[in-house]
Amino acid sequence: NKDSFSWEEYLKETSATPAPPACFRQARVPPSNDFKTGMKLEARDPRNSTSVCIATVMGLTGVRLRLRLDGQRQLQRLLETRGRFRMNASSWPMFLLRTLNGAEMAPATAFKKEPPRPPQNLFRPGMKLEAVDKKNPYLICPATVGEVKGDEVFVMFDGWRGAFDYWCLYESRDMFPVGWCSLTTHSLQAPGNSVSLLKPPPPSCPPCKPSRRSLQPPHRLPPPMPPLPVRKGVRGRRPKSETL
Ligand code: MLZ
Repeated sequence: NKDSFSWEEYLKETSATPAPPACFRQARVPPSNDFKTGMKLEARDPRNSTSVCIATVMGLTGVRLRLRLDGQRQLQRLLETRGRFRMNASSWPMFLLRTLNGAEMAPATAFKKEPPRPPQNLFRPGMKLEAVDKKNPYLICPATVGEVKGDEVFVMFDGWRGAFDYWCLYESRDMFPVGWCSLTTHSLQAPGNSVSLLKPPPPSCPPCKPSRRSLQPPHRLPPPMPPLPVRKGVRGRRPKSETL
């Protein structure tokens, strides 16, 4: 029941506490989103962080943007139709002209300064947060810190049996304090369906420390893959990960 997810009740139900705002590399007061759809800007290609592309703002959600990388697409098509070495610099001015002709440029004031990174990793296992689902980057979902190792944090998505979990640096900009989505009017996905595992432990259980483990399935990382016999023509396949 997507629309009725309430952190307040959920935190009570799971007897969990939110990660304090000081853990996050996020502004305490979220900035305004001054972009508009159709605006052009330069953006790093997330699949190839050394390349910067011309991009178009396709949509706004909270303080996030949905971008289309114009350059990338055009370039790819050119590469496919003309072959790798035919792409020379002389084709760029026309491309730029066409892409940018009549377009509105995002003003410099729309680009906000990044908040400073917290001086150290303050996350602790069991803390709750909101995090970007990297397999579905338009989604922000309730999550729990599963483990902390040096500068890294293991983000576990509540109710999804590990299928979307990942490690990231504590200073990642994809993690937000509880309440961020409601503050920025971004939608927040409700936890997944493995709710039977979200029950608090029975009151009679032995030395009842509050569960550090987010009441999630016991595994934190997918089990290591067994080594595959190397044989010609037969390629080992990983079981498909659970995407629902
Ligand atoms: N496969 C699902 C999305 C699951 C998102 C899980 N986030 C932790 C869907 O397409 O609806």
